[in-house]
Amino acid sequence: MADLRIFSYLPNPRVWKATIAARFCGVDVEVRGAPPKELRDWLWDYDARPLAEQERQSLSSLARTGRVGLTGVKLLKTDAFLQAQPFGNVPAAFGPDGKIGIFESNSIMRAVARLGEATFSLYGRDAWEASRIDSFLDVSLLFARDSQIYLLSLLDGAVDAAIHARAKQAFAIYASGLEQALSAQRKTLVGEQISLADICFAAELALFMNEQARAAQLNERGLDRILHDGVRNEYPLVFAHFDRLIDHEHFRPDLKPYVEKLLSK
Ligand SMILES: N[C@@H](CCC(=O)N[C@@H](CS)C(=O)NCC(=O)O)C(=O)O
Repeated sequence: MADLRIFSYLPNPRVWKATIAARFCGVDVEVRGAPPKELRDWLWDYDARPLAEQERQSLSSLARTGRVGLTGVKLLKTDAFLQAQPFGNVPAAFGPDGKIGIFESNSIMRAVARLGEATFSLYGRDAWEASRIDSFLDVSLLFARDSQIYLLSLLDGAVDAAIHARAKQAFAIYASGLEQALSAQRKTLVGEQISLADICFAAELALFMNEQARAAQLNERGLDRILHDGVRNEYPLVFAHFDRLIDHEHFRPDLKPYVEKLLSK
């Protein structure tokens, strides 16, 4: 049995925060899921699985209306799922007996780091480093909130100048802070080795690159890509760090093909 099970729509860079961490520290993570459109046909449970039409009908009393991303979609969430996952969101992680639910991708990644601490320390060498890592995770979540609103609006065609401006400002604040934290000599955000701060950053920036696939839609509305062609010159240390990370053996299997595919669009 895996140390931790994650249920999510796939592919999802936020799930990869946990799988990348797991490669560093030898934790066994099981990932279950399917593309977003298929999750309406799944049972949302510790034992998450696709349901046949007949099963779906017999479980229709479990249907709950999605609110974020899967807005308005009827999702079959069991009571046990909602006990473990009170916000009802994915990625949803579970301990081995399914009773303990961990939610929020940064917290799922932290759980992996704690489970594998003896093998590789991803969460800092002491209370100070761990707290500085938390600082980066907190600012990443602030960025992630506006990034999610922007990317979902690009997906459902609802993007407008206000949403775009807010995401643009969120990215500028996030990237400026990271640029300041890195120096030409620094190879990691905190301490001397890769930590959860680096993993979270790489996953969130990779996710934000989905903007690229919607460039035509932005153009139609007279809006620019936030990750425009010159952005690497504005934040050279941030992008050099990103390039280094996605080439790392523990990041590469998840992030490299995903980023390459997005950038080729
Ligand atoms: N900040 C969260 C985001 C989780 C989230 O918003 N998940 C959405 C999909 S993008 C969801 O599960 N929606 C299901 C629903 O609204 O019922 C994380 O990093 O894990």
